[in-house]
Amino acid sequence: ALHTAQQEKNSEDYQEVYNAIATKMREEKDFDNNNGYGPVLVRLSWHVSGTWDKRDNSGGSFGGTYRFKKEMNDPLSRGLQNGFKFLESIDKQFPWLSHGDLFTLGGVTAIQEMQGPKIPWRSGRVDEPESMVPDNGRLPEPHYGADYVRSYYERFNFTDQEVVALLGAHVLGKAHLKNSGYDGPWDDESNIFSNAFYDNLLKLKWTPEINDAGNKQYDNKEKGYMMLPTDYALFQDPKYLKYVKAYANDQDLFFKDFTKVYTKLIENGIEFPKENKPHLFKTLKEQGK
Ligand code: DDH
Repeated sequence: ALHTAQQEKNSEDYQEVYNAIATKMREEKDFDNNNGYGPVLVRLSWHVSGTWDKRDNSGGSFGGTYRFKKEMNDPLSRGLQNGFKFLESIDKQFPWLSHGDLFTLGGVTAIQEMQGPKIPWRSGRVDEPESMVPDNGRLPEPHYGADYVRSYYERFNFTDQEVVALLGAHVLGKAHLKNSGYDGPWDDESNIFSNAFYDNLLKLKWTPEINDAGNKQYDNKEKGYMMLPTDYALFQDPKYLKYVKAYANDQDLFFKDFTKVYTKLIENGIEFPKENKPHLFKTLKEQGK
């Protein structure tokens, strides 16, 4: 059962948490060469959720197990410790909030504050003990093509359309050579949530290059952008390409479909009590703050 202290909370209480995260993002907006914390918070919300396995319902955002070293030190999550550290003061300020709720609400706040869609968010995750930490190796690797991407996302039952919609998040932030062995941003407005990922993938010229870590990435020299092999796969595969085109042409459609699949992602494997209705948050701007 849910922690009683959290059970009594309502939309206003969660809006208060949202506001604390959003305000701190604003105060620390020069982080990572002015990307701010938005991108790393979105990626954190994905990695805490992306450990889920439909076969035994292990992993996922429910237990907040990312807070344990074994999960945090997964080599594929390098750099996300920055997001965790950012959220530590929020955790202290709202001790009644579970870690799974904190990590996912961090992603929702970041997407909305970066001008993305409204994400209906439900509370109800409960901290689980260290014994529930999933093994490393459940997050995707960037080196491969469309077959790998498609079979990877079968673990979540995501369709081709859902996979393409989800990967639009790669407009945000950048790859850091020291974190992942890849280097560069996907766009120059890398702290604004938009459909630019698809537009860039379709319309720019991409050349395979070996980067300073010896990994193959696709570069556009003129703009200084890059694509991971798994990103470029969405352009190479005709079934994926169809959706890349649809989202490049229609940002509203992208926002609508992203919202659905991202919500699925952060709720995978969780059965919320019926009374836990989704909360919809106002941005700081909408509140005149
Ligand atoms: Fe990602 N991602 N991601 N990603 N991701 C990286 C950065 C960011 C893959 C690999 C990488 C999603 C899916 C995939 C974000 C969000 C999402 C980096 C660079 C690599 C590598 C990290 C670094 O060097 O700091 C792969 C592979 C996949 C895949 O599915 C095949 C998804 C689903 C999301 C999401 O949020 C829905 C974001 C945001 C970043 C930028 C982080 C930052 O610090 O900036």
